[in-house]
Amino acid sequence: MRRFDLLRSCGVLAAGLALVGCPEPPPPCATHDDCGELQFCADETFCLDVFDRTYDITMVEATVPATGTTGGPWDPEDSSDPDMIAVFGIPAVFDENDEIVEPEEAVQTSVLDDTTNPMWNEGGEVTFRQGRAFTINLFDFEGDGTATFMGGWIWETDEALVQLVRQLGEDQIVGSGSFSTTFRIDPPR
Ligand SMILES: [Ca+2]
Repeated sequence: MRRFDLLRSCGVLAAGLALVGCPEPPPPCATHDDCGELQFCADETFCLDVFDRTYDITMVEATVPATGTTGGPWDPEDSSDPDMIAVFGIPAVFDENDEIVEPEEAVQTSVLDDTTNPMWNEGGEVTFRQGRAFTINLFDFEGDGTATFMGGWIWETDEALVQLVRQLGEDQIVGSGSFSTTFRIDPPR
């Protein structure tokens, strides 16, 4: 696991420039319960805020039913399994006129053809924001460049996101019906 490196050489700097302010070190902790409700205990060492922080998110794999929603093959044209892509990130926020007030932040995996059990092991960076949701959605990529929604998950509350971050570095599995996906949130770079 990557180590957090927030304290850097501040102590040395402060010794040489005694009047220059040095940021307060984060509060120490042994478990998440030692930290504030919107914080997590990093490396069992110090408390960090969950939000306004960028994480590495890896889509490990997904499992979907053998047949599509109509009971037939996902790809009726050639009776093949779906060509799967995962899209995850922070959904856009709209105002009452359906105008975007906050743009989405989305990352997608590559497309894995003809499989109901794609093992991507790839992902990207997402910045969690207080008051914003996090989603993972699975799509069947079509030959014409469009994609058909298959299923997905949403974490809507700050508390739900705090719980995700508090499982930093562990494989996390979510499922509903015969859909499931495994993903991992790693410490920020
Ligand atoms: Ca296919």
